[in-house]
Amino acid sequence: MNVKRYIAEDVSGAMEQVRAELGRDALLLNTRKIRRPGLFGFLQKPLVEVVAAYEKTGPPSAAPRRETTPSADPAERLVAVPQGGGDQKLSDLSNKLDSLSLTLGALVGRLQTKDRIQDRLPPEVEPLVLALTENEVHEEFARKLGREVGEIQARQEESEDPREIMEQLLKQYLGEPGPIKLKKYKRTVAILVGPTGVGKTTTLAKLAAIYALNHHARVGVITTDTYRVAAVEQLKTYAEILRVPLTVAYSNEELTDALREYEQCDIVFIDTAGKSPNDPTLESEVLSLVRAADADEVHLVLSATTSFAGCLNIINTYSFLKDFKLLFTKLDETPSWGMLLNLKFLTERTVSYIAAGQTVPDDIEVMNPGKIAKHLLNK
Ligand SMILES: Nc1nc2c(ncn2[C@@H]2O[C@H](COP(=O)(O)OP(=O)(O)OP(=O)(O)O)[C@@H](O)[C@H]2O)c(=O)[nH]1
Ligand SMILES: [Mg+2]
Repeated sequence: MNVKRYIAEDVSGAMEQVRAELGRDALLLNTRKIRRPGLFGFLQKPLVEVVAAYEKTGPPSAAPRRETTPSADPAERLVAVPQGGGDQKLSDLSNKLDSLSLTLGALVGRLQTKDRIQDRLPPEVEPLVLALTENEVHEEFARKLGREVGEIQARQEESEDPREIMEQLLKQYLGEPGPIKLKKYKRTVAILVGPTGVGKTTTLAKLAAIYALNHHARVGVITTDTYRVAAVEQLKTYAEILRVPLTVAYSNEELTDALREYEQCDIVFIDTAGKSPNDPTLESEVLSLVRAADADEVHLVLSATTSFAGCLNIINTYSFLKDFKLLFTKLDETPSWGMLLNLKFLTERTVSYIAAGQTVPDDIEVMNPGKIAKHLLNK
């Protein structure tokens, strides 16, 4: 058997291609939505990719064309398997074909990337661009960076190492980090917001520990996450270990009272309940919290394990806030840090910290553009 990929505007378009080329006996292995090409392709309606398998009796174009009956429901075809064989065998075969199609897809994708890159880029820049795309930097963005490296080289009398130039460019695109800055004569209030389970509370404990232990600041902690008993307990434990005061605020009034109590602190951290970006109450609740807190710093916490499109959606959802920084967690759970650069480039939001592990307080650091640039160029 062989496998072939078809890409179309929608499932029925892809199905028509499959039927026309492979006939009705083709076995459909997989269907998924894929992003359109182009730097902003993800903002448009996605394309549909269908992977089909066919008997290897000749090239696909030689496969017998059959008369097509009025179009069958594509969904039915997606689950259809040939009759008559043992279920286990079919499932084994399907699994094998699935993994084969994935491998082929990845290989074809890589070759296509290489082809396109070879069209335009100096040969010594190619591997750098490939490394970026392998680290999930958006392909078009990576090529743009490659072209910029080429242009810089062309302007130089004595050509610098392209890797050095690329590193510098990446650092520029990542921008300056935005860690919390303590105000000189006034208390600073920092609030952490974001989706559920991304690591807000853990990150808050890490930051509270760093400011209390390393900066010797007077730290206060307030949590407004009163939805779960466990959430309060979690923060209580950290506060006790760090010996910093903790207040649980059940309303905006209580939050204002608690902030008054912490007037003498150098910094107050406010933890919030996780909110799905689809929650209709998100905007009003977060806005009123941020206002009641009169926050100096709002950090939108994002997990690096969330998809690029997912993160972009979350960032857009929070655009009702005038100003916020991005704080990435769980970078230890993904080898590809390209998403961070993509999001920085597209949203132009400052990145404050990155967290890569569960240990309080060690697994967090101020976003370090040089380190990330190096990471992005490593295959
Ligand atoms: N691997 C890894 N895990 C992390 C990191 N940060 C937090 N976690 C883990 O993620 C899980 C959720 O962390 P929390 O701090 O409770 O997340 P949260 O955003 O406060 O969750 P909610 O309050 O329920 O919205 C815990 O198991 C943390 O230990 C990180 O950088 N890397
Ligand atoms: Mg929490």
